[in-house]
Amino acid sequence: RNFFPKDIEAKTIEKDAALAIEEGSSFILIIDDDVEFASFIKETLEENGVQVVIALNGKRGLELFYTLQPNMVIVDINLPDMNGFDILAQISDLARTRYVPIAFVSLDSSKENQIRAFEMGAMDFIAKPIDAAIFIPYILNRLQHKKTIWQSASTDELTGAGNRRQFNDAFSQLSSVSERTRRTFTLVILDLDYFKKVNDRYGHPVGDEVLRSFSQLVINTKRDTDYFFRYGGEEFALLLPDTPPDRAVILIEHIRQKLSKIMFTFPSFEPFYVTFSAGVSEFFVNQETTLSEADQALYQAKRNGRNQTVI
Ligand code: GH3
Ligand code: MG
Ligand code: MG
Ligand code: MG
Repeated sequence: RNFFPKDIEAKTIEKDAALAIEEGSSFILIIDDDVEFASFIKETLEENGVQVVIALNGKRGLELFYTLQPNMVIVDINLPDMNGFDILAQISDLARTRYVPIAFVSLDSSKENQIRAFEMGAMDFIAKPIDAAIFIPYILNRLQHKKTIWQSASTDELTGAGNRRQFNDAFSQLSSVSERTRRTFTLVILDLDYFKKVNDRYGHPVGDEVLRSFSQLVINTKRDTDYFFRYGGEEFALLLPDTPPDRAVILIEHIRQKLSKIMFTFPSFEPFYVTFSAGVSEFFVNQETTLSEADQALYQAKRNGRNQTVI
């Protein structure tokens, strides 16, 4: 029954895993031992620009759910090693916090199965055989909905940067990919210098405007594949995939140079300039270590007199 060659499956998954972390790309995880069904869905959806990763048993499905963080999950009820309800029980909490829709598919669309699926947190129940003409717009609709909700829940309102929640999410995703593929990435924490004084001298609305301008500057300077977040009040973070620390420093110094040329002018105040300090750490061991190293480096940059970067 299980005739999908293991190495092909692994290759497909690795390829999709790399693509999945590119910003804006949506992908679906199908947990189904029905190879013909899964392959058909994969082919059909990929023709419509949606990537699909297949897991042929429950254990693999759970593993891929946690490591790849799909945008949607389609689960079959009858799997060789467990059933769809067992999977749902394990993933529904996390799926809910990330707004990941879960759809059940089964040949057995009995009333009991449907009730149980919805009670356990499934969003849809689809009876096999499916009709591709309905299935495609349905999937695209769900993915769009997920994206809209996720964007509003993960964006900082003031600055347009990712918020703390998105930071945590992207950080875990990059970490798990890095652990499996040895792909490197660097974390940078940036903190505006003496920002309290900006507020004290010019008022909170001006402070807000500075936070906005600074964020726009970073967003316009970073690569599209770099992630930028508002980490705290006047503290920001960058996650830079495939970037060693020395390359990260080049980006930061570029930002510093641009910022040094921005003279902030507001009616009835004398013009002023703003600087920031930054701490850099490459991911090696785990998230905690990386974070604390970047924090320590930032602290050192402040102690050294601010307006500088420390690795
Ligand atoms: P340091 O160089 O050591 O970082 O000094 P600092 O004054 O920047 O640091 P501190 O942590 O003492 O103060 C941070 C200030 O940032 C205090 C707080 O009022 C301000 N801040 C935090 N969030 C916001 C915000 O959303 N808007 C405005 N206008 N100010 C904010
Ligand atoms: Mg099955
Ligand atoms: Mg500060
Ligand atoms: Mg601070």
